[in-house]
Amino acid sequence: MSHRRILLVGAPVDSGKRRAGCLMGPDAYRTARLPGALADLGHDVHDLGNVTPDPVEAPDTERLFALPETIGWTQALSRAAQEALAEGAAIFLGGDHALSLGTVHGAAAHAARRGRPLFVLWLDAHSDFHTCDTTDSGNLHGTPLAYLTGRGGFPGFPDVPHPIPEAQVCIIGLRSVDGPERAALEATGIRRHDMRDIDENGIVAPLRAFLAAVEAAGGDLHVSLDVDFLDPAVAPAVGTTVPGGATVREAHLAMEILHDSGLLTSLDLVELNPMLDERGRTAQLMVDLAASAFGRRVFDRPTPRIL
Ligand code: 4U7
Ligand code: MN
Ligand code: MN
Ligand code: MN
Repeated sequence: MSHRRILLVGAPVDSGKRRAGCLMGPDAYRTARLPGALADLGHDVHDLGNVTPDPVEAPDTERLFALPETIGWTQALSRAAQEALAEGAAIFLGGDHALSLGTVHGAAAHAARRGRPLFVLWLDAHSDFHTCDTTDSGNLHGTPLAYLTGRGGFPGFPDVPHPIPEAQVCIIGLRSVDGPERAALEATGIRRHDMRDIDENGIVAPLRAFLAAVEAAGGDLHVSLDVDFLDPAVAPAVGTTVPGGATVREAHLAMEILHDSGLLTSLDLVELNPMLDERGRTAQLMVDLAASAFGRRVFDRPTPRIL
């Protein structure tokens, strides 16, 4: 097993939607022993603590929830991601999915500096492809993929000097896409696999095809794992539950294959809302998935602790 230097970055972002609670995510992951689980695999783990948002003087709008705060997080997390990635592999402990506006922005800058293309795997029930103009809910956690691919429509946010080319983005797990997102997505070359596709063909084929493209291009790989990728029966601690999600084994298998590829450079764990959890089971599942992504094998999985 190859041992890596892993930087943990707390991103207690709670500004991406109206229901509060994701700010407790980083401490839930620490309590569920994410640092220990990675260290047990032989990695050199450094917890950098929590990031705080930059103070931002943007106008507060009625339509968009907490716009200035989300812009402040985007600025701060882009810098934090670049600093962490200069040291090793990075895991961002969310926080809601608005945090990816910053983490992937920073990962793209890091990859560009190294002259490598950045690929992004989005594991989510939703496509998160709204702009500030198309979002109906006004919740900015539904926008990061549009921002990061350079769609525009994000006034006040940092410029996107390194937009992720559509062919370098893959979404798996889709089962809730709003009309304007669907219309915009259909005009792109973004790879997308809805749950019907996964039911019929499995998760391995589309994942391996994407990883082959990353490998062929010599790319870096950022994975953004939204709790609602999983079925709410196994991962209840999320505000935006959509029935019919990935199973525990589908999610682990994806992580195991990601590990075996050796391509993973950064990982977001997003949307965990500990207020909605049942005895920490969702936090624990996300920690176990992160461990699989960094080399834990199912055969070696430790006896579960009683929470
Ligand atoms: B998540 C939604 F309308 N599309 O825009 C919206 F269905 O990060 C949900 O994937 C967005 O959890 C979900 O508010 C954002 C809604
Ligand atoms: Mn060290
Ligand atoms: Mn999401
Ligand atoms: Mn989602």
